[in-house]
Amino acid sequence: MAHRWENNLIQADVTPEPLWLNRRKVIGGALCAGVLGSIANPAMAQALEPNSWEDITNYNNYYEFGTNKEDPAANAHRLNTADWVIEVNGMVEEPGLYSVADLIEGLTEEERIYRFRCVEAWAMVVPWNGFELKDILDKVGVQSDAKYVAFETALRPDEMPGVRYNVLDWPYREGLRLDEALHPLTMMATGIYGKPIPNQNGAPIRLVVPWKYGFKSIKSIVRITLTDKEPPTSWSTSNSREYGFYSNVNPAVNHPRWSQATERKIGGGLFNRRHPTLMFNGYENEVANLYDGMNLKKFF
Ligand SMILES: Nc1nc2c(c(=O)[nH]1)N[C@H]1C(S)=C(S)[C@@H](COP(=O)(O)O)O[C@H]1N2
Ligand SMILES: [Mo]
Repeated sequence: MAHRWENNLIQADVTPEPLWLNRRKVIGGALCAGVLGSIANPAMAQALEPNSWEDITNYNNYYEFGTNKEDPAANAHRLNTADWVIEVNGMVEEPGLYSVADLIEGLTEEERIYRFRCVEAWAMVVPWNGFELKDILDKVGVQSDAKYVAFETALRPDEMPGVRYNVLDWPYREGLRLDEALHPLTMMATGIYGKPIPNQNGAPIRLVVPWKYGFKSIKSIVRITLTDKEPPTSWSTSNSREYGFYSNVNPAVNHPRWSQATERKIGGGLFNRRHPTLMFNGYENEVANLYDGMNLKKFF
């Protein structure tokens, strides 16, 4: 059975099964019964309509290449992704320098069609190709006292024209609690629409956490650190009043400067009306239990 995450839709998202779904290459691995419980119900298996390649690769946030949406597409070709090395360190059995090929060797590549929701209240649907982060972490061996995973993006002033501006605390840093990192929805993406992921989307490898605001999905990763302390993140360091560590999509918790109750889908066409934001971006059934007992209003 193929991995399919395009369930749990609101009615407005439902479209006939698009033709391209027949062409896609989906390789299924072992399924997590708990997470996929709802898929057993065929009535729930509805298709999400992905955004076009043009939308996904021309409307980006990647501040290392500039803060306008069109800057990454214009500038990210400067990033040299050849011989990319990822340092894995901290509370891990096999620390060291890994190539992307080392990290994914022997793992099952999958296509996951996920909603993607930026904290700025725009949204897309992206057909990612990649790997469960859990499989990568299993490979390097997480030590039992580790509680968080920290990630860092490359910092290359010669290739990244945006990093001379102090809009963020460089290098771009992000983090997840270990159980979030090990969740089967959390992936490391290396492709989109079956093609290698373009530089502006985070080549050669980036995180994708579909139930969190997009800024958690850090691009062009060069360091993965297992730690027992909540790691500092660039957005919360730069502006702790507006951005927190958890940053789960939540229609009931507004950004201090704008509402999160609704969102606008990029490429929505002539009548591009706003849609209601979904709790955990539509992945509530899969991830709500990670936050049992937490005050979700507080843990923005
Ligand atoms: N290194 C890095 N990663 C980043 C960003 C960034 O500026 N730098 N922007 C984040 C934000 S705010 C969003 S919404 C997503 C955008 O991903 P996309 O351009 O592939 O849609 O990337 C996230 N990852
Ligand atoms: Mo974002």
